[in-house]
Amino acid sequence: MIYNEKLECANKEDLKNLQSERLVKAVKYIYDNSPIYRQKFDKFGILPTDIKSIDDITKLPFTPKEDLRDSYPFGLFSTDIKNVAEIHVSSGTTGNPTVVGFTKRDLNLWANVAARSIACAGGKKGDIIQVSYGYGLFTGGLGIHYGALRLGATIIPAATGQTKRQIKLMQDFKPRIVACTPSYILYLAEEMKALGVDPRTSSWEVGIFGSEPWSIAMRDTIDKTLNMTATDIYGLSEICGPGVAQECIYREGLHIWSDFFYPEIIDPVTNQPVPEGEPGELVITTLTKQAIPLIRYRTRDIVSITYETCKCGRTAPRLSKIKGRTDDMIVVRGINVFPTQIEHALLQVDGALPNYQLIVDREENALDKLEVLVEVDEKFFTDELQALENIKTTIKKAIDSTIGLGVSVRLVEPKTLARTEGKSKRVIDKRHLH
Ligand code: DLL
Repeated sequence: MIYNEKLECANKEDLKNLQSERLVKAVKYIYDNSPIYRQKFDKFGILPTDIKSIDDITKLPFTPKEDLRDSYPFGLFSTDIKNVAEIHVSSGTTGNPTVVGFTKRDLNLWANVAARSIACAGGKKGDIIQVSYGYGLFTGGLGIHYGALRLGATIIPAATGQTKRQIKLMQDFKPRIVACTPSYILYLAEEMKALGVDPRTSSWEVGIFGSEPWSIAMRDTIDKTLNMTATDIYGLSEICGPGVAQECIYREGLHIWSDFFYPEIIDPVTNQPVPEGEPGELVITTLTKQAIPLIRYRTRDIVSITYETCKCGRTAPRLSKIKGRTDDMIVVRGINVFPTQIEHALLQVDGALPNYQLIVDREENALDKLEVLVEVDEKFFTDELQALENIKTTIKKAIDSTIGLGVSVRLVEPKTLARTEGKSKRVIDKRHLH
């Protein structure tokens, strides 16, 4: 189902005109209302009147995440706090958390893009949706909630945790859609098995999974394990939370709602645009936001983009699955590695489970080493030792050839690695501890 055909399938020229019109207004609004941006513009020697169309966007300065952190809590807001209807906070690992605000109009926009996203995944009015993202300062739960409400779905605001209850809710209320992190749905499947429930019999037909990177191999695993269609949703609290981009049923990239969130893909080192189809850092400009509009926000997420019209008829450009973040890319012996690459490689091996962790370490005066901990099927621990050795070698070969680096593999029994209800932590970098 297409929620807003006029905009999602707009002809490219109309879309560009709309983006231009909105950018011109947004830049003027921001210049007039945000002292921090005004200073930035002045320093850059640029005036709002210099921006006449979307093509002029490259004349504008970038907004790094630090601008938000340094202006904690409300410094980057373009509106008085009394006009802010809701506040969300993203807890960073270092420094101040990032605080974002929504006016009523911003909440309306968020509900619209989240409704578009749910519809894009295959949801429709009348569907029952189990929302198992965290509710609260995290944007996941409330964002999907607002979208589902706007779409006319029936919401089960399950939030995270109480895994057994989640399963009971599913069995009793029979939701067709579930929304949570990809790692949490696998955890739910594992718990179902432990309770003697076959995950393939679940009522969930469509999954709306995001908030952390996950590979296509992980998607196949989820599809098979739960007999459902797992779709990818992208978002970040700085822009609006879930609903910035979403896969349609063809799952050939995530449609970014570029009538509101204008995307650019740049080389994160040179800051220059990369050609269509090449990976780079996603930069987003919010075209209509009020409380905390952002110009050329550096998301640190690595993606590629295509502007080709999709089989579903949408012209909204498509992002590739998010490869990872510039800041969770690990550099081992000069080679750049994203956890999703390792995930994809190891899930090609029969018997390897989708639970893994990467440990990077450096012994004194020695080279960095990357150890991959992988859970493998129980049967390998009861069979003869040779079977365990064989799967270990196969996993190692699969990873080595994918990333071009020799790793060491440690096999662990099922359910040994930490489980999560939210975002999983895949990398432990011990190098900073020395
Ligand atoms: O994670 C918002 C969200 C909630 C998105 C629920 C989707 C579903 P933050 O906590 O601010 O917001 O984290 C944003 O998470 O910059 C990405 O690095 C990562 N991320 C979000 N969605 C995806 C995805 C929410 N589909 C950060 N694939 C982003 C990969 C994702 N990474």
